[in-house]
Amino acid sequence: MTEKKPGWFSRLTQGLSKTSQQLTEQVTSVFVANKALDAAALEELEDMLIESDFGPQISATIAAKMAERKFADNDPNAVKEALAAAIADELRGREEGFDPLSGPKPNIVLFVGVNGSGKTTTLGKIAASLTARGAKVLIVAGDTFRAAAVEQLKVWAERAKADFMGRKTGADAAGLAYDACVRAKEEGYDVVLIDTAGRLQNKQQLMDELLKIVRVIKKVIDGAPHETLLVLDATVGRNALAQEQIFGRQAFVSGLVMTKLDGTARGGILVPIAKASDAPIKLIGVGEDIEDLQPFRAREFARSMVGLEPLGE
Ligand SMILES: Nc1nc2c(ncn2[C@@H]2O[C@H](COP(=O)(O)OP(=O)(O)OP(=O)(O)O)[C@@H](O)[C@H]2O)c(=O)[nH]1
Ligand SMILES: [Mg+2]
Repeated sequence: MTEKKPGWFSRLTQGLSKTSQQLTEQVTSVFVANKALDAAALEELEDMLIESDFGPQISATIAAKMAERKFADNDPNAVKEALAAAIADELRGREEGFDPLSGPKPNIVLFVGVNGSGKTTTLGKIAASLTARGAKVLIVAGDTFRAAAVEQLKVWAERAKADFMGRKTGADAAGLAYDACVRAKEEGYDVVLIDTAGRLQNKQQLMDELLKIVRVIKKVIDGAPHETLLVLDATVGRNALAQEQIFGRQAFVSGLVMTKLDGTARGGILVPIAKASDAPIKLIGVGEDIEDLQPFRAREFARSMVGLEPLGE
């Protein structure tokens, strides 16, 4: 997940195009038309940021930073550069790499999040990228609540050429996770990817089940799970922020994955979530293909969000 492939940035830019179009077309017109950045222009900028779901506080901070700048007449690129820098500032320290192959072996990765957020798809994409690097990967269908969930994951396992472990609908997910960890130790797996249910009878039951899964994993492997990724859907906007708080309060989340950034003009939501969360953002999803899951890099993200090219490294 750390390598940069060709076309990488263009996929990111393409994925974020709904947000960047909304944000920059209007923003640059405000600034270019108003050389002297008056109060009305700044207010308009703040409104645009709020519309893109940056939230009131961050929008005000970014607008205030932009107010300090003077832009040459008709230079939309300078405006974009300044905006990207202001967004990246807000994300400072909130990015972290994700590479289960660099950690202890077997590396146990747990996927949590509400139903439909993209857990299973994200797991599948990660599995494919790991097997492509030669890793021995075990996929575990810890969502024993829905029969269709097991089938969906099986398809991903086949596509990724990873091994698969599942049980009948209604089976105990923690028991399955336990057995999977024992098998992974015995059979020398590099990585175990454990899917979980997004919905049970109620929220408390969901949390209790996740905590139980974490507890049994720890019984088999010290220090595991090595990663617990909370998967959040960007298209639900402020709801994703609320979900981060609910899962984050349980204090077992080690990293965030923000999916479906391609499906929304409100991709700014990533910024308040990154600021509010104790866990860093590790990966972002900008489409349904395997290549559309990308490591989160704050500066790159900020630039592509305003439609700028990457900086040469
Ligand atoms: N456009 C887009 N679609 C995505 C992305 N990630 C996931 N999806 C789609 O979102 C839908 C739900 O994804 P799942 O992976 O099934 O979600 P889940 O969290 O496992 O859902 P449950 O199993 O119901 O809890 C699927 O149709 C995915 O293809 C993304 O980054 N971009
Ligand atoms: Mg699922």
